Amino acid sequence: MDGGTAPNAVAAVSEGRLWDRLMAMARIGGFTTEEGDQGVNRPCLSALDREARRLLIGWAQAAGASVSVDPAANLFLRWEGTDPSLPPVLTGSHMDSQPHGGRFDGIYGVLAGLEAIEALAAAGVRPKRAIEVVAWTNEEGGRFAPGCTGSMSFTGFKPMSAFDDITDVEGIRYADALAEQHAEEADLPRRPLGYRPHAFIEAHIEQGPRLEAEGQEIGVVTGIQGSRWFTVTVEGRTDHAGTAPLSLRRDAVQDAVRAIAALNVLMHDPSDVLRFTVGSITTEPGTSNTVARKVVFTIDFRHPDEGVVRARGDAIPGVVQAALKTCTARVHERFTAMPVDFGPTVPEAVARAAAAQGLKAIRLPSGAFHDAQFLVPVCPTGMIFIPCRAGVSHHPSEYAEPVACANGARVLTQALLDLAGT
Ligand code: HGY
Ligand code: MN
Ligand code: MN
Repeated sequence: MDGGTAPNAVAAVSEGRLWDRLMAMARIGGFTTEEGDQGVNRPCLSALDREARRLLIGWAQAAGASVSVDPAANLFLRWEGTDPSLPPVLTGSHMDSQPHGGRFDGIYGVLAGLEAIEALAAAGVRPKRAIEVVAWTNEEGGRFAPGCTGSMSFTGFKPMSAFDDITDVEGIRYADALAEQHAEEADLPRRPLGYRPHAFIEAHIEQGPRLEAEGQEIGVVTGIQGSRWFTVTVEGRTDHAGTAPLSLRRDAVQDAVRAIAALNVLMHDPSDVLRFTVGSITTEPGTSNTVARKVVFTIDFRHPDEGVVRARGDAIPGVVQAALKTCTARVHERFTAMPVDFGPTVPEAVARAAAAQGLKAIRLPSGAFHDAQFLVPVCPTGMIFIPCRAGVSHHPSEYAEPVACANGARVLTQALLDLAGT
């Protein structure tokens, strides 16, 4: 790529087309809350997911990209380069949302990648390396926990079979949902699982308040904090709520409350850097006049320091066991992602592109996890953040301005060309 093509390609990024596509995608699984917020509930490997993928595929093919799917159902849009023998530069994000999610988390990075392809097509640019846009399967982990199963399969971080028997709330297995996705998309070309990209860049909303609060237009992401997910199953015995003396009960709810209270002590952080969330609690049998025999609750624990992630995470099972009075408990870890640092290569390309376009930029780490986390061992990796309103995400009021979305797509286009020429 000679220097003359980047401004043409960057200028060909269309704010209007990108925004219209974001809003079109938001209607697939879209809902309106009582407060008037426009939310999205688009589970992975669902009919809604396939409807969104079909819409994306139509746009991509019209732009001149080829389309293919790998065994993990990761969807790839490819813009050919002049030397097809070279590993491509990869960009992209995810199309699945949280159940009570927003219109930008994930899908923005996929559509910003498509917008980069549109811009290259409009500017008549064929970089040395092909550019591929990926829509990773199941980043959120909302329907099938944990998240990032598509990118973990692609990079070999975990064998794809490790996820086979994960079930959703209806008891549907991940492997069966994947098979249904492949059957419904049997007309799409296939590709093998995994390859070593030349580099990977993911564009995403910040999902935090810093860029907006500091008046910055672009986040040059330096890395991602560590995350560990656990499920805790507390088991007691059902009893009659009206007759069983409290002294004789084995009440799973009471012991779960004790365990969560003890975990709050373990996870106390006066500097408010540590993140500890119990996002789901289910009880069985779940009636008001029967003492619960079983409680399952989830733990999402995060911190930027690997020592803290390991030490406090490893302490969880012991703290739970020590807190129990009458019940037993099993603690299962289902997601372990240590902090990652993106290093210099991709962040420098992002910083160069932002500077060349006169956009105010800062370097910052990501509090949210992303598929990029799993590309770090495989190739030079980085992310581009754009500001989102009040830093809110995983909520229907999640919002990013059209100009911010376009800024991110322009920086992505230039950084992709920079990396695709090396
Ligand atoms: O949970 C996360 O950090 C991501 O948004 N799925
Ligand atoms: Mn996301
Ligand atoms: Mn998310």
